[in-house]
Amino acid sequence: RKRMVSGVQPTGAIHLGNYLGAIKNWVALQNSYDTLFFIVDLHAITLPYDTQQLSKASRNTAAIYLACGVDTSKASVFVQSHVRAHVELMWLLSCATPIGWLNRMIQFKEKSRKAGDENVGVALLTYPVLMASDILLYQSDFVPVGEDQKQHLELTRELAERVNYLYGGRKWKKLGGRGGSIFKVPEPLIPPAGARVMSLTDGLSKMSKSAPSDQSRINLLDPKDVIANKIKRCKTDSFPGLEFDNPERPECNNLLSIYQIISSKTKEEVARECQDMNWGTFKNLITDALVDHLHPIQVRYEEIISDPAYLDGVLADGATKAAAIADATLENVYQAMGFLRR
Ligand code: AQP
Repeated sequence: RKRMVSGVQPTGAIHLGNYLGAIKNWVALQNSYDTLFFIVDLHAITLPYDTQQLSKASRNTAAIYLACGVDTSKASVFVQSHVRAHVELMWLLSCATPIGWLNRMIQFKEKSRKAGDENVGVALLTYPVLMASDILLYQSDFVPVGEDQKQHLELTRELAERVNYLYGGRKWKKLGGRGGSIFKVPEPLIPPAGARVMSLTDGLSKMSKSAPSDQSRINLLDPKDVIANKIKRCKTDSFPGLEFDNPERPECNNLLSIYQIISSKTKEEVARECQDMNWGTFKNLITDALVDHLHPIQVRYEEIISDPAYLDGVLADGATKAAAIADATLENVYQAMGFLRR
């Protein structure tokens, strides 16, 4: 089976965007791919964060994966920092990464502008190398990527090719390796259309954990009354009826798309059902659909999070399976790069 890896940062409450854009798709993909899903805690510290919250957030994120339907009989679930090879490979890859490749990253330019010079840590520049290591360690065939991560996957591919060129091939064979490529060059897996969930308060920005206002997102663990309140207060417009794909109505398109995915209807069905609706009627409809969809996830989450021994077991087992693959790749890299091995 082809392999696929992906992860979410434990940087805050997991929201509908993380779910519809990532976790819900993983649940479908785990049936046809060999999958590894991790909680990317090492990435969660690139910007200032709360040390009191990190480990709790990692646990909660793992419990959310499982509550959403990630099945540990099919997928390995683990915490990134539990597999030491991620950081080790990052160093080796960093030594093969031209700094110009990192300077070009749009996310670095955006995030460093927002953070201000004093707060720009080295890791904000170098984290795409950690991301490359997350992917290449597992010889992944595919990585699901949204629009904003395309450039980082391209960097990962270029790095894989560069390391294969510099240290792989015949040169490696002479050193006693198996020759050929060290890393598989991963392909992007483009998520289904409509999977980019926008903010409830601005249909032009994406729903995000780090947006200051909690009103801008639906968190997966929001209770019924909170969901109802957020939908009640979300941004709408004063056009008659409801429609998809009108560039003047980004909020309308976003809410219809969310409703479509969680109700498992086709776009045409939703367009027909909602074309003559007013906002009041639609808001009740989408609130009920969200509450119905999220309720079983929330019940499962409570069961999982209140059984720490079970969760620890899942994460330990996942880390063991992941480390077996990661350590083999790392060993190959050390050998190919000419290190003295014990
Ligand atoms: N609004 C979104 N719509 C669709 N997919 C989304 N994802 C995030 N927001 C949306 C997807 O969720 C996965 C995990 O994201 P991440 O935790 O690695 O960081 P992110 O993409 O930066 O997500 P956030 O929630 O916006 O976090 P902050 O605010 O901390 O930066 C990814 O697959 C992502 O595409």
